[in-house]
Amino acid sequence: MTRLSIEETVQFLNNNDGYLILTHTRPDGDTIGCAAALCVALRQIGKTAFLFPNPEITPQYEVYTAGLTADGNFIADTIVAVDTASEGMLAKGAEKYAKDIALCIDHHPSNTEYADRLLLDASCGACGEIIYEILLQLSGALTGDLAERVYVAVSTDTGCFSYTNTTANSLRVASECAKEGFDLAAVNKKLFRTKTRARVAVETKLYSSMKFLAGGKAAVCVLTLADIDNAGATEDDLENITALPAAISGVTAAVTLREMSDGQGVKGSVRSYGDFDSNVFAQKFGGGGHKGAAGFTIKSDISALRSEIEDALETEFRQ
Ligand SMILES: [Mn+2]
Repeated sequence: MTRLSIEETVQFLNNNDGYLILTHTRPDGDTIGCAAALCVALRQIGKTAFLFPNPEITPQYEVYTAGLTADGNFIADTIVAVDTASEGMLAKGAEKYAKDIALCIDHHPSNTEYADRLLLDASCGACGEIIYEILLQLSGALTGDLAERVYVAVSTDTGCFSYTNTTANSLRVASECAKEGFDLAAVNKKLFRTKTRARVAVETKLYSSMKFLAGGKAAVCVLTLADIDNAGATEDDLENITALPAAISGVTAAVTLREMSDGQGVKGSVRSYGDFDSNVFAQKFGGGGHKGAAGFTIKSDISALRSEIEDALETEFRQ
């Protein structure tokens, strides 16, 4: 494994051809935006480049890969992975390329160095910030279609510039992209100000199940299988839903219980701020995680578990 600088990466991309670009499983805006932008830029300089067809891509991102995905007949000479920390994170079906990845471009500090060459900058909130520098050197300037894809990468991975990974550089790259004349308002509306009706239905269920404890410092919510089915919600519709109770003013610890399908028990997600340690709390129920976010899975009746959790939270805040 060789570490590359941005300049060395650009040189490598100029010197090779026949690119297949891999994304990660459960693809987000960062991996798709980076892969698609790199693919378009390589084509602009006369290279053959395709994206691996990630089977889990969601409709909101499909527009960015249209006309770029490889069919079964494409034989790659140079395989590149973007925003993918380990072999195990590769898109479903891309595992077969794991040993042949010539270059990985990433921002995860946990990158396992699985590729022959690695360009890693863990100071970047989004991999899109690294891709931006590469494209500038590769193409000289960013066209609107490149800028839009880089903007999608950076804005989604930083939670529309609100997560703690957002830096001055994230904002600078987004600002440079926004100068290139894509429809910024339309992209922001689509990515950050639009919900499916199923999502709204399931949020309604979540909020109506909510109970505040410890004088409003804690909240517990439940989602049953019936709630999820009746809302017609898919996994996409449920994404990050556990962040909602913890976003309520005054709440410093929130637990969301979700009934899983047959025999898989109940999944608990703990989110907290300040002194409350989600990891310690989750460990009481056989799980774990980080101080601000942790989880557990228990084979238990959801309403019995709910009272247990409520008691545990009240006890925690009484101490
Ligand atoms: Mn990322």
